[in-house]
Amino acid sequence: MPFVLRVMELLLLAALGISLVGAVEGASEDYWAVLLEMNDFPEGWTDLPVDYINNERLQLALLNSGVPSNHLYVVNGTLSLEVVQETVEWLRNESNGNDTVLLYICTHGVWLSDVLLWNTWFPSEWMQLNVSMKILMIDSCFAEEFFEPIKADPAPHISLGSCAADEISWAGLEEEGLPIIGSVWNYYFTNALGNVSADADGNGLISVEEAFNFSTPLVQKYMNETVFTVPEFLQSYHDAGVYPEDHDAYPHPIMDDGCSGQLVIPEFPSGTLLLLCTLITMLVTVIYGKNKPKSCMHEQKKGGV
Ligand SMILES: [Ca+2]
Ligand SMILES: [Ca+2]
Repeated sequence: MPFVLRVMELLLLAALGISLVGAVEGASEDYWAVLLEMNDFPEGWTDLPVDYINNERLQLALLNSGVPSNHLYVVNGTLSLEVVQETVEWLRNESNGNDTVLLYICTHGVWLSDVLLWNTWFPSEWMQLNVSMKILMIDSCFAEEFFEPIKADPAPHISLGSCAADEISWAGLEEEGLPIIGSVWNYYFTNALGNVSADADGNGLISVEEAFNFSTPLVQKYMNETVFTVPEFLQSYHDAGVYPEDHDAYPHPIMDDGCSGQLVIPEFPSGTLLLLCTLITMLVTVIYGKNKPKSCMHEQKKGGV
């Protein structure tokens, strides 16, 4: 192997070594996520047959962000009080003071209030979690209501809701024939996490705040132009006493940003590795570029013989 290439190989190995050390150091600050979605409900409730597409979208976004699959606790099914409390217990057991925890729940708002009795226990349990960052995502009707008490949490946190406390969320069903199946908010938010256009400050990372801000007008545009233009769907809102046409936009996804600066998932992406690889590539290009003319001349000589 030519000496220059050998040097390159050693430099690359050294760089990877540095990156691996960095990764190990970063490993003490882990991400743990619970994803909860309920599609089938008991008699008297409206089913949301979307094949757990909301959990699937968020799970994919988290995996793409580098959250390890064994750090995800996914429940696709009946969200009883016991089931949900068990997942919060799991977060408490798995995480330590340096970690970030995320909990996403997608169900009916009335299920959260009347069956899970959410505000009687969840906010205090959540605020007691001893971690460095807490991300809560409520995807339901009246979503803001379910993190209202957490707004007072002095610990770093971000809570997101698909709509305000007095608003109704929309989840598309296949039989309705509209383009988005499942939660419209989930669709646009999870898409934004992987969309470079959402990177408002252009730093190469899409923060939770940037994804939220990017997705909100898209949710409202879709609702206004695609859902509320169908008379029977608009009527279903009127039947619930809600008149979206009386608002500038509807609904209003809510973010309670209790995190100074921007929150990126994971907070320690492979930026170091990316930077080192870019530097190595540049170095190889420069040195190999200098070496190349000699090589070409040599080849020409040989060819000429
Ligand atoms: Ca950014
Ligand atoms: Ca922030």
